[in-house]
Amino acid sequence: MKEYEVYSSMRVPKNSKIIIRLDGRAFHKLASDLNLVKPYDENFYKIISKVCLDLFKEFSPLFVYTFSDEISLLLDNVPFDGRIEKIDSVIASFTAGSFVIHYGAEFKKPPAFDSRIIPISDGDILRYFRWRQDESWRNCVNSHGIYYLKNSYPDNEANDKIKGMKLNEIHEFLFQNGINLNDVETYKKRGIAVYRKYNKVEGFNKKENKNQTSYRSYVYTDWELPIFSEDFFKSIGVIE
Ligand SMILES: Nc1nc2c(ncn2[C@@H]2O[C@H](COP(=O)(O)OP(=O)(O)OP(=O)(O)O)[C@@H](O)[C@H]2O)c(=O)[nH]1
Ligand SMILES: [Mg+2]
Repeated sequence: MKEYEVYSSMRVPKNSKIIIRLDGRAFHKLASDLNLVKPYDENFYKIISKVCLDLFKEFSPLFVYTFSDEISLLLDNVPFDGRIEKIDSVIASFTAGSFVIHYGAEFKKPPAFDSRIIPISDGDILRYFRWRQDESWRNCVNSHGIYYLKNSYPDNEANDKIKGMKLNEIHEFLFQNGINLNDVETYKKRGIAVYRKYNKVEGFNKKENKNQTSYRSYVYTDWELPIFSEDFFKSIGVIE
């Protein structure tokens, strides 16, 4: 029967870094079931950041990035011998399990995440994360926009209105209504990342009888991300 498992031999290209992107399934519904605060639920973001930390500890990615209900992991050590079915299914179920543990809520339905694998060359890492960070910003503008439109119009009218508006028009509309998105917390605009940071440790090497500098790493959750740039990824050792 083994020959029927026709997808089990699919593997990611050898020696390629990969990005795994997870996305919450029907989290629009989950958000309403759990009464998540609109437009941004601080507790939900805390939970997702803990999920990112669990993923970091389990799969040792170089970088994890999240906003809304999506998480991207950049991996150079590809697990499970690169087997696509195995990577997608294990990481998606691990993510859902972690989400349930940290949320500790009574869910109406078991939460799930979908998962996709993107082979990526070093030259495209910055481009990928900029793309997702731009999406985080669009999400920030849109979700604030729809929230405030729904205060003034029935839901369907508010939805129609937002569809017809450009990003800068929503920005301007919010500004006219006293909401300056520049003042919104950084993580709502730029997302959250988990990565390794290094502490400089000055010590004394007894054997060689001299002072010595070493570096100790720790896992850091960054709620104050800059706009992604080459310098940023170089400074944290993700690109050379
Ligand atoms: N109220 C609230 N909702 C949130 C928050 N973050 C994410 N969401 C919800 O999560 C949804 C994520 O969007 P999508 O991934 O496009 O939609 P989805 O319903 O998950 O559908 P699929 O991913 O296609 O299964 C948003 O539309 C919101 O409804 C939050 O902080 N507050
Ligand atoms: Mg989703």
